[in-house]
Amino acid sequence: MDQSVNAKSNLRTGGQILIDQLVAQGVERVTCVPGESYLAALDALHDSKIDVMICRAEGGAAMMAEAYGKLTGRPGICFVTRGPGASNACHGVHIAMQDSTPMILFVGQVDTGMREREAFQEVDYKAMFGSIAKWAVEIDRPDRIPELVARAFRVALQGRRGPVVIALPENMLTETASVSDAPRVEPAIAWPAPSDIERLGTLLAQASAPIVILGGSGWDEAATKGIARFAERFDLPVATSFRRASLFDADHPHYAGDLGIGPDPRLKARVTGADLVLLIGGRLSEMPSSSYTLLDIPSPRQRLVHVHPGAEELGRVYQPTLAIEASPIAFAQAIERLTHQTAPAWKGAAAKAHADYLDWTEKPRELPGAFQYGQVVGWLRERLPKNAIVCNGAGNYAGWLHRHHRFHAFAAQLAPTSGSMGYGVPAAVMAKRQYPERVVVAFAGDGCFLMNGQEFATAVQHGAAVIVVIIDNGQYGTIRMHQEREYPGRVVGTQLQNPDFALYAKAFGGHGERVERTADFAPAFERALASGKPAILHCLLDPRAISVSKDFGPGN
Ligand SMILES: Cc1ncc(C[n+]2csc(CCOP(=O)(O)OP(=O)(O)O)c2C)c(N)n1
Ligand SMILES: [Mg+2]
Repeated sequence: MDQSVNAKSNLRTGGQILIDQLVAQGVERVTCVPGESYLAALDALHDSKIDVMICRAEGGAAMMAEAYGKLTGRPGICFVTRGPGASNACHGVHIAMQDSTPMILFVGQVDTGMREREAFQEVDYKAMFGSIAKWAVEIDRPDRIPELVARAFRVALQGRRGPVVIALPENMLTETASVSDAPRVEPAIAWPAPSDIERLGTLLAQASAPIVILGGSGWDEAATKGIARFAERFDLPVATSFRRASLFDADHPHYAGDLGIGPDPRLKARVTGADLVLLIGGRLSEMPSSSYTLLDIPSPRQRLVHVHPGAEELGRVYQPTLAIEASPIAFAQAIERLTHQTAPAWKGAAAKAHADYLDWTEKPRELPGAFQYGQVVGWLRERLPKNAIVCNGAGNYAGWLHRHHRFHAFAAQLAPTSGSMGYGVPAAVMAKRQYPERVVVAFAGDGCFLMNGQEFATAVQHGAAVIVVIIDNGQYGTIRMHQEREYPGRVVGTQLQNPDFALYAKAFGGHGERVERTADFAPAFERALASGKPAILHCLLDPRAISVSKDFGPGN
């Protein structure tokens, strides 16, 4: 160890070194559920300016950190304890992986002197997170913290973004070392070569029915605007991928809609009938590809131009005509110089696609029962400010939101492409902490809500006035729907007896209301907003209204 005077004055515990690295990386906020395994790191947070969001379960804490990554583009940071804490946090790490979100999960670990004995709560985190994190590592010496934490930020941010897990042995955090801090990591950005852009220009010139699809991560607002200008210059229709609707303003006359679950058949036909698909940032995985039916594997019939920051994703499933290893941000800048000479062959296609989109999303269908959920989403569509952040987890209730809500602002949609229940509430809590001036609404099913409903307490404790809209149909409706299709009339494992969620909100110190009829929603929403408190609107949906497109009943 360096014995110089300077080095001695720089002597810090592992915990202090670790938190100093986070400060150096610009971390402003972490989420956690405490554990005795990382007390020294917690103690170092005591003296830092980093905001510590204390959560009620590690699943929620990890999802909040993941949402931070989606909102800011920098890794969300979460601290959890060993064994049980780490297993709870898996949920958030998996979301970050499937959503390509930068995130770092710090996990307390047993003393290195006890390793391999299956000591109290001991787990091998490299093995546990091996296939759901982008990288997992254990730091066994405090003097290696700057090196490995800086690398973790790079891994989380470079190429295809994703989650990193770092295990912190307890003794390592209390040992001291003298070591310099690492500088803030600015990720290397993959740029398209000028020849890539030229070739794209040639392919566009040869096309007669092109379509653009936006997805993935690593965007910023400027990049979404750059793509909009590109679409205007070439009169291109632009679709968004599953749960990436906020990458393109729904009001834009070129917006063709989103390729989610049960997309508009006209949009599907646009993709299958296209002769050129320009996929930017996304992977066109199972959900946005309608179970891999839109493009043939391995060789799509359409010419495919795939733009992705991760080289390993190019040609992983679909062999593209042109693979461009580039971040969406760099690509959006590089195509500024691509202009066209003549009117494109597909002139008017974007306007037609947008008209179809408006038609598909405009009018909700009539549902059984007194609560017209579609109309409520339609009302919110007009009422919410354009920069409102709308979150959800998984369940058929999300179908109405995806179909009838319109997203306008960058990162206004926080939703897991992994279809993970329980995401909406923690994501909303983080969003409201980051953007206290924006309206933040979380939608949840009666099943979804109680997967992380405990984080409503976190919202109250941290003054995050989110509005949670619970759509209560008394069942795990999505699974009941599949059950009725595969095993009609044999209902098992899908029925729920629910608490009074309005009372739940009040018990936690929030605002709560029960909404049974459509007309009661708007005033309840206004009161929730005016209360300035975290709020729950407990809405009762007729269980026969099983999905946005159909009811239970004869012929369905
Ligand atoms: C963590 C997790 N567990 C289980 C599932 C499987 N699953 C998907 S949707 C669903 C039911 C959702 O129920 P609810 O939130 O009430 O919404 P609904 O479908 O009734 O609108 C289940 C159990 C999942 N996607 N995620
Ligand atoms: Mg339900």
